[in-house]
Amino acid sequence: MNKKFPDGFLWGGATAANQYEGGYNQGGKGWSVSDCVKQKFDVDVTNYEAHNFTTSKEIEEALANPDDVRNYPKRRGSDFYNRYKEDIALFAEMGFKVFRLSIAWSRIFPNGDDEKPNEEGLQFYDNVFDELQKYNIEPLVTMSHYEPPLNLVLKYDCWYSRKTIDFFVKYVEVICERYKDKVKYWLTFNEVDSMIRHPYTTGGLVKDRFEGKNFEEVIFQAMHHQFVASAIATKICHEIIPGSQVGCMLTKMTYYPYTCKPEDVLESQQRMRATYCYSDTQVFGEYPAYLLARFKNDGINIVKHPEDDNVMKENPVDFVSFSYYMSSCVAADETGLSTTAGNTITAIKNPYLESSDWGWQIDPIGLRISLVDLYDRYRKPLFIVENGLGAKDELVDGEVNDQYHIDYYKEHFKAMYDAITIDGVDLLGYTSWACIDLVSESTKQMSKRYGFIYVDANDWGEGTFDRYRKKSFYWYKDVIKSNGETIFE
Ligand code: BGP
Repeated sequence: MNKKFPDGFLWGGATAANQYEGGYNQGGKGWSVSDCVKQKFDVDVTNYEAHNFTTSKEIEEALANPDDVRNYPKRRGSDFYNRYKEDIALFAEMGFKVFRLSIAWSRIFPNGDDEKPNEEGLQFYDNVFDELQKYNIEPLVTMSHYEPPLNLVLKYDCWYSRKTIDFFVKYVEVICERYKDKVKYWLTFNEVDSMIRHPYTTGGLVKDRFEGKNFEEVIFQAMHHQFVASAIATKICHEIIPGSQVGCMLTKMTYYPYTCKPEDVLESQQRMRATYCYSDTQVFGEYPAYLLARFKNDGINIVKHPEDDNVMKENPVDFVSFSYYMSSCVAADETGLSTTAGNTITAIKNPYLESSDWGWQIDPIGLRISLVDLYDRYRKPLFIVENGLGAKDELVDGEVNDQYHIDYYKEHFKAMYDAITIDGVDLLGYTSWACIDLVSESTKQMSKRYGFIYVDANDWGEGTFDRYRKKSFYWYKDVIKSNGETIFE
């Protein structure tokens, strides 16, 4: 019997405006937090903390250098803003059923607190959605992917302030109303949990602005505001766009116990719960007891409004989306164990796994385990909205022989197939990260390449930005055309 994915499985690719769109000074766009993130060439790429920390001084320096795209790569991205037609044609050539992108909030409300939206920004996404429609590609839109308007940071401390809920709600009303006939699948906040690891890009929180305050409490307060905003956004979406599907988005960390010592097993359970607590909140519509216990034990006091609990309870998400790149180990006692980098974490190395050039441990079975765990926990449809391998590609005579990307995808697709057909997981679709080369979130490098499409630009933004089909481009095209059958050849 031929092995295929279920009919209607949504194959495609993912991107985000802050890393892909560029055009930071075009079409009336305002500054976003990501436009002020500098590439730290002298810092080791595995030192995620140094790469993901932004100070007030750094923001001042960024604003004093408004034309610098060399050191601020997210300003240029991969120039989707000016090349969207060409890129969408390439996605269509691969046979994409779905394309994940984010709307840059500061393109719609340049300062976040503007009275009226920026028509040119709205028109840009109209053009993009129309272009996708031409090829029957379904858009999957993230409302906020590391793109809060900078003005909200400087004026209100962004998500720490309750006011930001209102600004966000206004933005959501505008985009839902405008795109109601064009977009059915929505995600509210990309990796809502990531505020813990990079408070600036996710929450617009600059640590030095909170001197004298417990910064962990600041983060959880800001996250509470995002949970409430996400619930209201879900409600708005459902009201304005009947039949729309709204998902949460979680960084799916997967921690194995380093040994079968009960202490290590307990440690991994604790770490997994520290991952799940955010999706638990968005799926069940309330903070889980173990997170409330943590708040109590750590002396964290969240200021809530009386209506918050109801809003969250009444508007849970329709599906659960997540990113999955790697797995790691944990132990109760880490002494003497070697560590490696992961997606904005450092964790214990697993002796059974190989790592990418950036130290992320490659683990397709971990994807199957993740799918099963998430489905058993939530009983809601799942959507893998990020998965892929950052690698060093070489363009030779217009070609890129990226067999390593193919090998990575093939094993992960087999794991997905097993999760669907053996474990009974309801998986809506898959969007690879990223389907085209773009600026890395953690290191801001262009040379950490994930795409099926090569973009001719280096870490300094030098190059033609021309697009080239990699070997994996043709391979993925066959996978989609055969609905997964060719991965078993
Ligand atoms: C996810 C983010 C993405 C993305 C990806 C890969 O956590 O949602 O924005 O960039 O990680 O990470 P990196 O770009 O650091 O390789």
